[in-house]
Amino acid sequence: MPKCIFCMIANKEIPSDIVYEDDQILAFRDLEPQAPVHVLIVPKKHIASLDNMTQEDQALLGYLMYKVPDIAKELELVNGYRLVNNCGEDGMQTVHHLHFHLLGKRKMTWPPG
Ligand code: DGP
Repeated sequence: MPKCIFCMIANKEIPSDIVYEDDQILAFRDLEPQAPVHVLIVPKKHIASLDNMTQEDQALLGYLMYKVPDIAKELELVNGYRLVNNCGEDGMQTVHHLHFHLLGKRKMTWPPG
């Protein structure tokens, strides 16, 4: 089975442009940015998607959410930002390691595509 690409990034087996890291989470710039600032925030623990989280992941994901405004502040997203999770096939999830897209420095549109 091929190794998870975001686990490899978290383990520093492949390079990435890291903007924030601690013992539980990692934030790094997306390879295909959809906004002037486009960062992926991931738990270091491998969780395939939101649908695959368990009760024991509650504190970890609560912590990840708690850190979002700090990361946004660090990236100077003073005018706001968008946080996106793509889950499953209809959600167009392509990497099966839970991640949140943090997008900013442009005005977003709605509805999303
Ligand atoms: P999603 O469609 O929500 O599963 O988004 C996956 C995102 O991951 C997509 O915007 C491109 C990004 N991505 C895929 N492979 C890599 C990689 O190796 N490095 C980085 N930095 N981003 C990646």
